[in-house]
Amino acid sequence: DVVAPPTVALIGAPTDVGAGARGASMGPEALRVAGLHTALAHHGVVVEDWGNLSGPANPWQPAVDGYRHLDEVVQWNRAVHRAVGAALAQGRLPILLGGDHCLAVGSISAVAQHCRARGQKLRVLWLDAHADFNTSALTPSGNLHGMPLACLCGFGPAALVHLGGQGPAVQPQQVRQIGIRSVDAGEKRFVHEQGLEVYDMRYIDEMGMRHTMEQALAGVDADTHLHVSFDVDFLDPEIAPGVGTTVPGGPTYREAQLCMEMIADTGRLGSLDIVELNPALDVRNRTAQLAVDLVESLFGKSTLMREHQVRRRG
Ligand code: 6HN
Ligand code: MN
Ligand code: MN
Ligand code: MN
Repeated sequence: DVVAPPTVALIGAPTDVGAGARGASMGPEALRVAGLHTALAHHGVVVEDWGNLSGPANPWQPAVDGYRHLDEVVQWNRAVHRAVGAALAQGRLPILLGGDHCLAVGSISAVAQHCRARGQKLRVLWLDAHADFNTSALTPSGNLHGMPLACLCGFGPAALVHLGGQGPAVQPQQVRQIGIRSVDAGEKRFVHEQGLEVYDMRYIDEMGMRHTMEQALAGVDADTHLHVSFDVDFLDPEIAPGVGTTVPGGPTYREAQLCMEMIADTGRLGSLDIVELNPALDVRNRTAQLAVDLVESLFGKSTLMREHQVRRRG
């Protein structure tokens, strides 16, 4: 059946307080310049640009007790949590324009609260080269963008773990990680211990993106809210150089498109983060343009000539 296209709220969070390189703070504007608004509108999506949030500057300090810039990260995440919660309450589909990946704590904790209140199931797809499952004891860098998923699962500083009320926002079983190819040694043990479902690059190489996404989306039904946390370093750096932490051997253009298209086919996308885009490291805004292109697919752009044969999900 035909579902009315969503009304999207673009929420900019121009900060790099959680990252190890400066520049992701320019991400929201680069995505706007690359035409995110027009690209979505072109597909019948009503787009509201809610502008940028504000928060503290990047003090560029070393780690204290295993965390860099914890106070600043908490302040930014409170603002994100509030804005994403407001967008959901107004029936909007929030798109968080990062900013570095630490902001997923605020975004996903708001989404989790919204789902809990409405008795909806939440499935989080974490598209990333990294697992982002470090703790203060495990982190090699102290950078909080390497820890958001652990915080969301209950492992991290109280101010972040309890951002969306008491207790962890999500259970590891609600998460699927896709594209992973750089995990720190202690982090890897912790990922296994917590039972996260990881579709790493080896899995994608051997099984293909189609099978990977069928697995990652298994069980998604009409009651499911899908949240996509899209770290742009998920993509192969050959096509996406504009990120702070490139890792070779990521999904190709076609693999990434298929990933997005298969998510779109479910019709269950409820919220999205676009994070880690770093315009200071980009080449003529090409990574931002690619991100916009992929997000178009996530919202149903289709170049299929045989839709009736291929559409089998959703
Ligand atoms: N990201 N595992 C590394 C760390 O410092 O914890 C890299 C994290 C990268 C995080 O790209 O969102
Ligand atoms: Mn188009
Ligand atoms: Mn990453
Ligand atoms: Mn990440």
